[in-house]
Amino acid sequence: MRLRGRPILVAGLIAAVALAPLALSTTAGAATTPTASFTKVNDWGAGWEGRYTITNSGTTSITSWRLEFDLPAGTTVGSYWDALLTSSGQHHTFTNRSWNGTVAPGASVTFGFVGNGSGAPVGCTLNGQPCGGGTTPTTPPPSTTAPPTTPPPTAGTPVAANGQLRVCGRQLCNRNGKAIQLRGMSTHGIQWYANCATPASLDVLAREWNADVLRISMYIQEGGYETDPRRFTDMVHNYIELATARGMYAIVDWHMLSPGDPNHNLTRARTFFAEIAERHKDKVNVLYEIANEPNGVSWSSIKSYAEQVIPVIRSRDPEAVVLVGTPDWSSLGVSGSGGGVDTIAANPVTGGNLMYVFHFYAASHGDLYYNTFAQAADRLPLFVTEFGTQEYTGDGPNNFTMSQRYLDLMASKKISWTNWNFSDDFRSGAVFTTGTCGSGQFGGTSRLKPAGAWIRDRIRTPDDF
Ligand code: IDC
Repeated sequence: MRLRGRPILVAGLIAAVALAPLALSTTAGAATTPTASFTKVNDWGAGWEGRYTITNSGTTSITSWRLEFDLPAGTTVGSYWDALLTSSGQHHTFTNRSWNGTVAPGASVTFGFVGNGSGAPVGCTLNGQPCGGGTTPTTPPPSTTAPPTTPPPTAGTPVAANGQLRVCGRQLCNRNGKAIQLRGMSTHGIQWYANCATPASLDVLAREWNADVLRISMYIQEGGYETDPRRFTDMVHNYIELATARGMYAIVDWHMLSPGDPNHNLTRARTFFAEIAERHKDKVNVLYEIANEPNGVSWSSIKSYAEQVIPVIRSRDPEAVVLVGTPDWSSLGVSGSGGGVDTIAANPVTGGNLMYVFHFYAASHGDLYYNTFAQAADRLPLFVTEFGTQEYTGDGPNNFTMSQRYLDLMASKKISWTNWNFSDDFRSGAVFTTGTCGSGQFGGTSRLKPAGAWIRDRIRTPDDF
């Protein structure tokens, strides 16, 4: 037996025998072992999106799989989906999720991941055998990988149509100075729901929902950025690339909530935005949302924070539109005493080319909010980066009547918006039913909650670009 004397592989072989007895009883017959092929489906220079397709060409189902490879030094794995990952240095081991371990004869499963760097996988094995079906692990050179199959943004995409945005007067304008409205979705917290924002789900968001914009919600607390700045910064880099490849705008959301004073994490915010702006300064589709929902803090403190973060961005990406959170959970001060529209208008953030953020939840926020918002729209440039059709908890019953009033107002004033949230969280405000993200099936309407079906219909309507 050619593997004798290599205990680790023998152990793997024993495991694989249990998983795929037929395949391994005919080891020499490559055609009957499961095989795996790799494709770079997208490549943006600094990184790429890779996909493995595992095909069972045998006559017996396999019930689990384990795919291993090495990446050259300097290339790392970022986000991944439809598989579990353990890594040891440059060696990566992907195993099936609970729902895609079984592969019937003739069937295939896929999983994907983002690579940071220019290297490609080498030394691929599947259940301990060469991925290509031979008996000796092979090392395919990168040049054997298939060319990207994800088409680059075409003339039809929102970014191709509009290019670099800027604030003109109180409006968001495209490269030709035309006032436009962007409509799209916010992710849920990427520390929890990375599996809901994948290439497959973003394909659906961009091409089926016709979304113009993706808000990338990176929490700071609650297991977010604070716990692992490197990891979360890389995740955001990846999401920006995924949005860019699909021709969508990307809002980078510094999703601070508690403590409510953004100055608490001023240093971290400057570090984060410096790297994001440096990396993506040549893109035209990135907007920077520097403080999700300040609360318990005055407008002057928020303004001071903004004026210390914005230069970090502008010194690298001078044209970028910046979105500034407003007092009392970005309610323009309605929900507390941090200062309202008068206060902001009297003492605006220095620098220009920025918009003020308003959030609402239609089942909780009635006429007082609506009227404040409507009046503010005639005084300040506004962007609604978060709203729900339900209560402010992101849960509870929907109020679609009130939601439609807000949407009509935003349409008439060309106020851009992203809805909360593109996940399968159990709450009513998550667009997908629980378990959707794990299934990897995002298309159509069968897996949408009522709020999801409602907002999809309203994102899909034609843009007026
Ligand atoms: C909620 C999420 C919920 C999560 C909670 C934690 O829906 O799953 O446990 O955050 O912070 C906001 C916030 C946004 C909230 C959302 C709904 O920006 O983070 O999400 N909301 O409560 N402001 C008003 C409502």
